[in-house]
Formats: sequence, C-alpha cells, structure tokens
Amino acid sequence: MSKLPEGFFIGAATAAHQVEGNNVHSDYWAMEHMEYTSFNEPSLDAVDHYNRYEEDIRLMADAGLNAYRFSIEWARIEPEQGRFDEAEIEHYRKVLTCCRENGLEPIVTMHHFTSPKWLIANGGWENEDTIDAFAKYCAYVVEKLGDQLNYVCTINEANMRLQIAAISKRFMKQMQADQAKAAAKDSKSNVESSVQVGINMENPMMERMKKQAMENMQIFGTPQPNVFVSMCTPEGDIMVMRAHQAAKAAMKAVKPELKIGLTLSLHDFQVVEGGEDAAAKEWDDEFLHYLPYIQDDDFFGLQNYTRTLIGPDGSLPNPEGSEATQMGYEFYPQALGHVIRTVHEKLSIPIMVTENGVATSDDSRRVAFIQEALKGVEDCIADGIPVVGYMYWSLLDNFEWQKGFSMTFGLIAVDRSTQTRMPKESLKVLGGYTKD
Ligand code: GCO
Repeated sequence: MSKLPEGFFIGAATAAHQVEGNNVHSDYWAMEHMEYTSFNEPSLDAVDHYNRYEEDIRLMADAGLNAYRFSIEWARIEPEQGRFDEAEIEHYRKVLTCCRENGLEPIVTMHHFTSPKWLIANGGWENEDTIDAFAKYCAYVVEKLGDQLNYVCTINEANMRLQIAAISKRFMKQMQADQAKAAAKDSKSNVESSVQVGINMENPMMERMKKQAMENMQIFGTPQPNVFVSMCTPEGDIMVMRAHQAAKAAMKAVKPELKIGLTLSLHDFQVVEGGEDAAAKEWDDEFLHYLPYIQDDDFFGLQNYTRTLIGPDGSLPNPEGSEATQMGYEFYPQALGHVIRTVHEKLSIPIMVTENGVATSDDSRRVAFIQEALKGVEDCIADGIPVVGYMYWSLLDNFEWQKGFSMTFGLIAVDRSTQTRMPKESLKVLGGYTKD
C-alpha cells in the first residue's frame, strides 16, 4: 500500500536530444558527427519520440503514471539566433495537449544539456550574452505555450559544469602523472632511439585531442567550445545560475503563477574515516554555494542515482563486492532518501525528484531500485519533508550521450530497427503507486 499523498506526481523523465531524434541544429548533433568525435555513436533517429510521443504518453497513462518530465529543445525553437520556428512550437503544443488529454501533468525542462549550435559559436556558456538569449527563448516559449504549462525546470543539472571541471582536473593530473612516469621510464630505455628509424612515440590521446581541437575550430570557431557539459570557469559556474534567475523572471513576467525551479545532480556523500573535510568541500561545490540563487524558487529539482564514499583524498571506489549498474555506479537506491533529507536541512521549498533511476539489463533490479527509492521518499514525507513528485529516469531506453545507446535506464525498451516499444514490468510497478 503506497503511503504517498493525494496529488503526488509519479512520472517518468526524458530529454529531447536523447529520445526525439534528428536534433540537427544542436551543438551535440555537430559533435556527434565530427571525425574525431568523443561519442560512441550519433543519436540519429534516437528512439523517434518526436513522432511517437502519443504512443509513449499513452503507455505512461495506461500504466497509471500522472506526470511526464520532458524537455523543449531550444535548437528546434530557435535554430538561428532571432529566428523562432512556429512549427516547432506547434509540435510541443501537441505534446503538451496529449499529456493533458491522458491525465499527465507536464513538467517541462527548458534546457537539458543541448544548445543551439549558434549559441556555442558565440561563446556558449562562458559568454554573458547567453543569459539574455536564454531568457528571451524561455519567455517566447511561455508566451506561446504558457496556457499549457504549470511546472518548468529552467536548466537541467545546472551544477554539471563544475562537476565536469573537477573530473577534468583530476583526469589531467592523472594523465600528467602517467606521462611523467612514462618519460622517466623512457629516459632509461629511450624507446625512440632503440630502433634505427625515426619514430615518434606521440601520446595517442594527446594527438587525438589536438585533432579534435582543430575540428572544433572549423565547426564552432574555437578549439574549446563552451558547450553546457564541459568544464567551466568559476564565473561560468555562476553564470548558469544568473541565466536561471533571468529566465525565471522573464517567464514569471508572462505567467506569474508558473511554478519554476532548476535541477541539480546530487550525490549521497558518505564519509569514510578522515573524509569529513573532503565531503564538506564536495557538498559545497555540488549544492550549498548555489543556495542564494535557488532558495526563492517555487520548487527544487533533485536528481540522484547513487552514493559516493568520501575519504581524506576525495571519492573512493565502490565498496568491494558491491553491485554495480551499467554506468559503473554502485546500486544504492537508499541514496535518494538520504539526499532529500540533507537538501531539506538547508532548503525549505518543495522538492521534486526530477531524476532517479538505474541502468540495468535486469528489470527485476529496476523494480527493486524503484521500490527502495520510493520507500525513502515515503519516509521523508512521513517526517514532514515536502516532496511533491518522483520522475523516474528514464521513460525509454535512450541515447546516453557519449555512451550512445548502450545504457538501458528505461521503463520501456525499444527495438531501434523498428522503433517498437516493449514496456517492462517496472513501468507497471511504478504506475501502481498512483493506484494503491
Ligand atoms: C544526467 C542527465 C540525463 C542522463 C541520466 C543518466 O543527469 O546526466 O539529466 O540526461 O541521461 O542522468 O545518466
């Protein structure tokens, strides 16, 4: 018997680029088609959600879901700067109408990692002009579709840029250490002169990065395009928050009653002996330093997938023998309840779980994950924490960015050769929470 309150949103989440297909005016589409791409494969038709959204929405409604989180694609709405495509507005109006006709509350994300290519060519997420461009796009959408909208997430995982910067720093440090070690070793054996021919033992990865930079120059006019999911400067990190605030103000000016928030990717940091300071630093970077920009929002979009053990030198590997997901995370659905509680210590506004899920080929593990995660949500609500919804990531097995279609998060499998949908038991289980 579900202990979730009346009116609690039980839904699934997607992102335009990951499910719709043929997002041809976006930065990601360009990057996927580079000769020296970092993507395992291009998104192409994805899972054709652009044309099959009615079927997908009906599958959610039939299972009992009462909400659907999806993103409106800026690169479709404004394919060139200042040119807004009314036909694409009409497409998303049909999606919104279909949600309502099927009893699903649309939870709309205005930016989910992908940007129009022109924005990145103009300096992207390190150029102050992006703040105004994003606010204008959001205001335009609400002017046209506001009558269908109640909940809007401005930016998905607005803290991802800082997380990428931290990972990139760690990676470069590791690569330099490895190179120093290799150079030291080579200086003894001196590989390059151990054969009677001029050979160049270049570091293949560095070679590839050089070629990628040259391609970026051709495509974006810069060797290092400031796409959203890339390392940021401290100013760029806060610029995303300012873009959120500008977009919120612009949308409220059109529809004051709109409920607006943003989403953050949060980890359940668990301290191992001596990791207290490292965990405090990670939590400040990931969440606390954004509080001034979000504490007056209408809700907070919380996204969590696992826990992270933190020792004195930062994150630690998954515990020995623990179950791992396809993404390499520890299978740990209890993290969600922990993170909700930690967030609520500092943020009193309503919390919507806008992403929580598991990449696995064994749907019985997805069922167990959902049940454990939602038990944590029920316990938080029982303790008076205002959680208003749970959006499982993801509705469909889809394009997991640079990993391509290899990760299966979905409540619905898709045979991409025919785009046939195959609902899994987990979809029924999730829908059951609105029926109990
Ligand atoms: C993210 C994005 C989603 C991912 C999902 C699984 O959080 O990275 O919002 O687009 O696909 O989280 O990794």
